[in-house]
Amino acid sequence: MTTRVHFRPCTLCEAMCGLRIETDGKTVTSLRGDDDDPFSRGYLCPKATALKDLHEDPDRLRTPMRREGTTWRAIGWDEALDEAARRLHAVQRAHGRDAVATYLGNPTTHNTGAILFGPTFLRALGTKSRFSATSVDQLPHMLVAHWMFGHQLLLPVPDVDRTDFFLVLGANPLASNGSLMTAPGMKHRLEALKARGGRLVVVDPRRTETAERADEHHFIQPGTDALWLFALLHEVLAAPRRPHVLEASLRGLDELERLARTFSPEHVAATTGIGADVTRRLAQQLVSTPRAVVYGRMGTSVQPFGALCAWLINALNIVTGHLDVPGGAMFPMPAFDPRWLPRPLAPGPGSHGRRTTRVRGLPEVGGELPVAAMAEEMLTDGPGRLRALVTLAGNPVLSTPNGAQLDRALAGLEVMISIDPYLNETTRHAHLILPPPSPLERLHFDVVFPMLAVRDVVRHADALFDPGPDARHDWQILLGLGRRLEALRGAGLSASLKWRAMERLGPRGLLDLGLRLGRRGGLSGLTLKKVAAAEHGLDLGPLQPAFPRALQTKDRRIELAPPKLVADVARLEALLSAPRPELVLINRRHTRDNNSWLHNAEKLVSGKPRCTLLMHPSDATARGLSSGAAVTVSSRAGAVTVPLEVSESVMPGVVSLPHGYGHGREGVQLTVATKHAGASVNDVSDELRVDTLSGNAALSGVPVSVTSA
Ligand SMILES: Nc1nc2c(c(=O)[nH]1)N[C@H]1C(S)=C(S)[C@@H](COP(=O)(O)OP(=O)(O)OC[C@H]3O[C@@H](n4cnc5c(=O)[nH]c(N)nc54)[C@H](O)[C@@H]3O)O[C@H]1N2
Ligand SMILES: Nc1nc2c(c(=O)[nH]1)N[C@H]1C(S)=C(S)[C@@H](COP(=O)(O)OP(=O)(O)OC[C@H]3O[C@@H](n4cnc5c(=O)[nH]c(N)nc54)[C@H](O)[C@@H]3O)O[C@H]1N2
Ligand code: SF4
Ligand SMILES: [Mo]
Repeated sequence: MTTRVHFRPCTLCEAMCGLRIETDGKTVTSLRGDDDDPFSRGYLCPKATALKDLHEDPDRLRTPMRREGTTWRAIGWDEALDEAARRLHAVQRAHGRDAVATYLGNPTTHNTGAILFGPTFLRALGTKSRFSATSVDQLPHMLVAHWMFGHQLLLPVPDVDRTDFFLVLGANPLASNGSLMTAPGMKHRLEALKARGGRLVVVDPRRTETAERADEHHFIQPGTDALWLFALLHEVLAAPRRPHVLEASLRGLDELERLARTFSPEHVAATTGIGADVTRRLAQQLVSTPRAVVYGRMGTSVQPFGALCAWLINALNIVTGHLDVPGGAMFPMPAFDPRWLPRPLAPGPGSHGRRTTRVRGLPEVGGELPVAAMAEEMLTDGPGRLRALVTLAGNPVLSTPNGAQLDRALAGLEVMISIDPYLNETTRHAHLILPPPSPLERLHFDVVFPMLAVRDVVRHADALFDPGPDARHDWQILLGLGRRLEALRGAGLSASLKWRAMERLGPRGLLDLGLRLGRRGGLSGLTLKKVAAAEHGLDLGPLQPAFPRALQTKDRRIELAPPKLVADVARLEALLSAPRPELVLINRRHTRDNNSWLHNAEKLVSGKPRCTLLMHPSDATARGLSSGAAVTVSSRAGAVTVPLEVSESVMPGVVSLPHGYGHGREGVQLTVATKHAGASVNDVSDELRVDTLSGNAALSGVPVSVTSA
């Protein structure tokens, strides 16, 4: 056998580190960071080796599976796709198109074919009952971008490599490697920030790995960030401001000023737990540092005021002159930019409240419904009940609030089809599982994350291994289902030609087209061939100011006071007089976890059990609990039992559980993961807690009680 060397971005998280992988025949013999990658420069995290484990995992499904009662039978692709389409069609014919729901999970965004052809499948299925992991994640940021900048994917990214003051709320990039901020090797980037005299300030109810390395860390009572952000704005807007490059493009500054007046640092101090002197000092530093940026992530997204947080973070960056300038919050305009593809391939600019969910009346956002409402839409009788589900790269039983309830709902569906390589907590309910090949058996080109990356780098990699004739890629499964559905509805020859043409075009054709079309406002001069020829990728440089050209609002002005956000401020004010729960639950991530689905790799789960409840010593003493004890964490929604870890890293009144565990459910085929099963935090998180404006799940700050088990 001959050794071959391949270069490709890692597809496991947003950081998209460049990897150097050696293969010998059909095996991976070495996997490390690519030192010549212009973006990640050799960095990789411990998760990357899981790509090899994933590829070799005997539990990974290689052929379609049909469930017959409680047993599974391997079947052929044509049979599986025909049956899946027929069953979905039957439900739609009997109960309407919307009776079939879809749920798209996180790995969809890391899968070139799935992200490019997912929309085509959704259009063919024609259901408005669309759900995804977005509404347990970054939905508020997208909604706010739609309102402020005119497009849900105009997401400002902290220019971490050039900033001198980095204020981080509710994010732990040293464990997560960054989110809505693609910047591989955060450790080195944060060290560089400090080396140039910059400051890192972290605001988080837990002293995280990132907080440990910060110049300052402040605890904040979960869910109160919007109050604190308003207090910062209060200070900033009271001080004389420097003229801002965007001054002429702003609308609503007076309104914002009026709202901020209510929230002085003193006024919010008791509720947030951050002293007025600290707030004042940080506000001044934000104003006086020429290159500064405020950044908020999961902790500010998955809480009852997610949309207000996303808005106020943007507003702070804008009024302090830190938006769309180097070292501030910037807008990547990558070489391949799905936003400017021709419709209907391009994602839309966004929307809100065009309809609401049947049971709870939660708003549609960007064409999707909040997943916190999915189970009740399946369980509540009446016209419009969801009767079938298609999952694509998602594990909502572990990743959405009140997973136990969803578990029950899935068990009662008439039809469930899962496009997924594993028989796991969610897909065990499917009637058919359609497994794509491993990540090393497909081409890769990052479609989503260059829109969030702190540097403009474009890379393309071919598959390392040929998956063989008996494999179907995600995009082939999606097109195969779409074509069959339309045929069942009696679509004619032209439709069938359209599907054939798309199958021929494939991801390569679309990528080449998109590259030729280029970025907003100009042809890039790139082709897929040119990109592929650069084995370490093409470095197109640091971020450039993009406004007002890239602004998508009708009048090319930034909306600083979107009416629905302004109206939501009253709900926030009520928080100031609301009673504080005795104990609230927050979540955490560990460097060796990857949401819910990499625990079947031995290297990632070995060592001390990580699924523990962190609790402050004062709370443990008050309950007579000590480290190692089995404790039961209960909420309105449910309860789990886990070992306790007493730790000063969480603030008093706050406990923390990791997310992504809970593999002990019956019938999953995950040999390693079930030995490290842990408990699912989402059996405790409450589906009724949402940010009512965006519908995003409020996974953080769940009121709980903790008792000895
Ligand atoms: N309580 C709590 N809940 C959370 C979070 C939290 O912090 N706390 N985090 C939330 C966040 S940020 C996210 S993104 C979500 C994630 O939520 P999900 O996307 O629902 O879940 P994942 O754990 O990412 O599961 C991914 C699934 O995709 C499959 N898969 C992997 N690769 C591929 C592929 O290439 N093709 C296909 N077809 N399938 C593939 C895996 O086998 C697995 O079943 O969880 C959210 N839930
Ligand atoms: N190792 C690893 N890396 C990952 C993932 C993974 O599962 N494991 N998942 C990937 C995904 S899909 C995503 S979206 C990203 C997420 O990336 P991050 O957002 O960086 O990750 P989290 O660790 O969820 O950070 C959220 C932080 O918010 C804090 N927090 C909780 N509630 C509040 C609050 O009310 N206010 C404030 N200010 N803080 C609060 C928590 O203590 C936690 O430290 O990570 C990605 N990278
Ligand atoms: S940080 Fe780790 S998981 Fe994320 S892209 Fe880099 S190597 Fe992969
Ligand atoms: Mo996520």
